[in-house]
Formats: sequence, structure tokens, C-alpha cells
Amino acid sequence: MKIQSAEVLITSPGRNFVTLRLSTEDGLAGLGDATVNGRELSVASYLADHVVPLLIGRDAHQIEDTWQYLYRGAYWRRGPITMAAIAAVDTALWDIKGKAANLPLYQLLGGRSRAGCLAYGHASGRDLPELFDSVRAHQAQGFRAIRIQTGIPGFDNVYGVATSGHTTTGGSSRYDHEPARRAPRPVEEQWDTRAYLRHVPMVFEAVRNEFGPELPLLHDAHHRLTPIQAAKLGKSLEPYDLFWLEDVTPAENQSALRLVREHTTTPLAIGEVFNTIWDYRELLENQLIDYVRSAVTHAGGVTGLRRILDYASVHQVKSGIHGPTDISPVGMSAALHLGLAIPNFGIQEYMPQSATTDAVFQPTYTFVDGVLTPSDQPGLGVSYQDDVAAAHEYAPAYLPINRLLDGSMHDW
Ligand code: EZ4
Ligand code: CO
Repeated sequence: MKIQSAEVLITSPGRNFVTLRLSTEDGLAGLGDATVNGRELSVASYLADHVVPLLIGRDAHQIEDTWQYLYRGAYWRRGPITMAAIAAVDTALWDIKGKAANLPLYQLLGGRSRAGCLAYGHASGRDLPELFDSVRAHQAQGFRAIRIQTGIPGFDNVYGVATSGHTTTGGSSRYDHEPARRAPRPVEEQWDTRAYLRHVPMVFEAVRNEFGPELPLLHDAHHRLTPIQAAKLGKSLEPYDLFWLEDVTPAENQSALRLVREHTTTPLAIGEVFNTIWDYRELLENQLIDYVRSAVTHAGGVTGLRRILDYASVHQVKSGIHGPTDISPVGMSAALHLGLAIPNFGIQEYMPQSATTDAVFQPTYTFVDGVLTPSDQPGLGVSYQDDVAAAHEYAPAYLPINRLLDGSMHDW
């Protein structure tokens, strides 16, 4: 089953996606997501210039060997661009293997361990009435677990809060937060951690009073706190029984989570910007986190993320696979097959894609009563429509940057 062609596909149905398509001599094709939000073309070049020439003629069945060939063979291993490129190859090979076996990917990963993957949605509001409306709207869509992000008095743009009228999804307005903007430079946002720390516990108090104790609630601090600030936040949110508190500190320093952990029983999730098992080693071995947040797309594919999640499972750490709209339906499908099969599934993040994006990828997974389930089509269950994709030309987009009130750069 030799690889005959490898195409790097770029499309922008409201937001940019990079996809790798591998085709075999016997006529099977597989897809892999290679989208790194705001830095898309670097992965496209990594693949087209340095990986595609190595793939032609290789045996498409040899997934593990190809993973090792690209990882060890790069010499300059790890990093988001390298690992997204490896992820795309790996995911496309799993898609092909599923088609060759005439089985959905989850069957190749050990079969179904659960009925489906519980998803959480993103509610947000600049103030409490807007936030409550958003929670209700998500419940009406079926969501049974909800992330809460809120405006801070005195600040115009806050991470995770949808601003009215802003849309990057090809004209159809949506309420979800979509941070990357098509503009020649990043949008500049302002941040003040003390204002945030004062405000957020009041918001959770109000949400619990309005929606009761049952609803699983999540929150993302998006890498902005020092360890002691994060400890304080975790402690102050304990009465509201969060499902998780995400990315409290910048991700590079694993030891920072030690101090946070010593001070709070609020469950901690981290890792959407991690790309290898090494980024998790200290966190898992010392049981400093509760959920692994990496995407298939950014952590070396199904092979890379499954290895991380296996290692997590022996430390009683569960999955919380990243699923914003910058993960394409190809990456989302791969996450759902993995989530259905692994023993330590936790929850799946889900921001529904625009109709324009779904028209390009035609995903076959379903979202019913808050649960995502991959289809039983062979492989991933996604088919890329070249003609639809061609109508959406790539446009540069940037994630925002963040400054403190005195102008200093801060983590976004
Ligand atoms: O900001 O994927 O938990 N989800 C997130 C996302 C990230 C975006 C960045 O591209 O933090 O919304
Ligand atoms: Co996040």
C-alpha cells in the first residue's frame, strides 16, 4: 500500500485550515489536520518542502515507523510546527488504515469504550445577563457542560468573550468566541489580573445561583496568572465546584503547577499549547493536573496523543481534548475516535463549525443531547470537497496580543 501522492490543502471558509491528503497507489485517500492558528503557512511549508518528498513510495501501513522517522529524523524535534506536521501525516495514515480495513478508526484503536463523547460548549457574555442568555442558548443546543467566560468591568475585549457583530466565519454571525482575526496585525487587548481575580468568583456565584449545583462548569484562565495568583483563583472558585480550571499559568514551567496544586482542590486542566509527552512528564508523574488538553492536531496525531493519554491514564489523569474552531473537522473527528476508545476519557471541547466550514469537510460525526459521536464510516469519516474549498482563499489572520495597563506585553 504505497503512498503515491501527498497534497497540502489550504482553505479559508471564514478561518484558515491546512489539511494534508495522502493517496495510495491502490486508490485510498486519508486526511490529516495541520492547522496552527495564526502560523498556518509555516506548517504548510514544513510539509510541502520537507515531508512530502519523504512520503512518496513509503508503505502507508507503517504508521509507527513513519512517526518515528519524522520525529527522530527531524533531529530538531518537538515544537508546534514539527508536531502539527507529524500529526497531519499520522492522522492521514490512520484514516487510510481504517479505509483499508473497512472499519471506523475507533475500532482500530481498541473499539468503543463508551456510548459517545460528552462535550462542553463555550458560553460567554460581557455582563451577567448576556452570559446567562448564552448559557441558556447552549443548553437549548443540547450542551450538558458549559465553559463560562466573562467580561471584566472596565475592559473592552477579554479572552473568551464573544463581541457582538464580530465574525470570522464567512458572514454568518455566530456567538462563540473566535479569537483569530483577518487583519495585517494582531488586535491588542488589555489585561489586569487583579481586576480579573476580583470579578470572576462573583460571576461563578451568580451562575451557580441561576443554574443550580448540577451543571458542570469550566473556566479558562488562558495562561495569565502567576502561580500564587492561580492558587488564589483555584481556592476562591472551590465553592462553585468547577469541572476544571484551565491553563492557569504559562505552560512552559511545569513546576509552577506544584504551588497551585498545594493550595487548591479545584481540578486543573492544561496543555492546549503542548505538543509532546515531555511537556507533561512532570505534571503527570507528580499528579499536578487532572486533564490533558492537547489536540490530535498539535501533539503528533493519534499516535502522539494516544501515547500521552496512556501515560496520563496510569496517573488517573483524563482527556480534555482541545476542540475550538481552529481544530478542523478532520482534527475533531480524530479526537472523537480516540475519545470513544480510550479508557480515560474526560470531556471533549466543542465549538460547532460554521456551515461554510462543514461544507468543505463534510464531517459525519453527530452532536445529540450534548454528546459527540463519530460515525461508523471507514477511517475518520470526513471528506474534503476540493471545489468548495477552492472558493475560500487563504487570508492572513492573527491571534490577539495582550498588554498590561502600563503597556507591558503579557501572555494572551
Ligand atoms: O484560545 O484555540 O480552550 N480553548 C482555547 C482556545 C484558544 C484558541 C487559540 O487559537 O483556549 O479558544
Ligand atoms: Co484554552
